Amino acid sequence: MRLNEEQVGLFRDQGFLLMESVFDEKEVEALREAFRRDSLIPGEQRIMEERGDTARAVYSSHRRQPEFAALVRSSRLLGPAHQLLHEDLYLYQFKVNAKPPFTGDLWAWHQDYLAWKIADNLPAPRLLNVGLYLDDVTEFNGPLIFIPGSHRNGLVSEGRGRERRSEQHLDPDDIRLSESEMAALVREHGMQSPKCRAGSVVFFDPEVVHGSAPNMSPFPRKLLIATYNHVANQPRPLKEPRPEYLICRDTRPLRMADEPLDSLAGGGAK
Ligand code: HL5
Ligand code: SIN
Ligand code: MN
Repeated sequence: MRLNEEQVGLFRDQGFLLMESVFDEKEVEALREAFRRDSLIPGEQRIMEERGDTARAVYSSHRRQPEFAALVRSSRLLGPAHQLLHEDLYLYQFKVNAKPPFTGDLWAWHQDYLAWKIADNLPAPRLLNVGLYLDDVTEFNGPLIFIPGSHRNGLVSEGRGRERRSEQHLDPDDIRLSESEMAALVREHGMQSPKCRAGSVVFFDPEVVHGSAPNMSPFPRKLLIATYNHVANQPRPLKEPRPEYLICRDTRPLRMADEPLDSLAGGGAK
């Protein structure tokens, strides 16, 4: 899969690019099944919603489920990533933000690179997020919202709030933009929120401002995010590095490989 010049231009300009229906129904169902399996496994990698007995986010599923291990090498993710960022990329982080029906809480307005600069001392924003929607996304189930073009001036501010919403990951709440910062950005750039079928993919810049509202609908909104990093941009933790479920240790460049996602059937890696 290759992006055309217009798509690359749009990504550079907006800081995100939506590609609809990249994965078909059968593939998405296989990924949803892999996530159902993975979200039953207790451990630090699973972050629960404060309300209800549901997962808010699950990290590093690619280490436990063969479908996700295959997915991160897929040419449909890595091909465009090579074009938009660099040929030599490794997987920095893998997560699924589950946003369950009724109880799925908001993700505060933030820029990802600030989190990784603070928590991992990552030298530069030479990363790319690839979001894969595992459910249909509508105005009802808490869609991801972007401030288009907000990546172009780098980090808006560098602070971190005093609260720690989570001991597991760095929740965007801890680095959320202030109301006045957001008001100014939205005045200048507006807001955009892709609505699309499950199986669609959104590429987004580590500095584009984004967030999402709570899910008060009866529909789930699972969003898988694979973050690729340039191999020359490795974190330089000042203290203990964060656990491997958050920050991948294998920094060898990934080679593309296309395995059928819907015939792995949960394989052996449980
Ligand atoms: N939760 C992530 C981490 O690395 C950071 C956030 O959306 C990415 C800001 O702990
Ligand atoms: C979301 O899942 O809506 C937020 C994505 C993120 O910032 O991780
Ligand atoms: Mn984010």
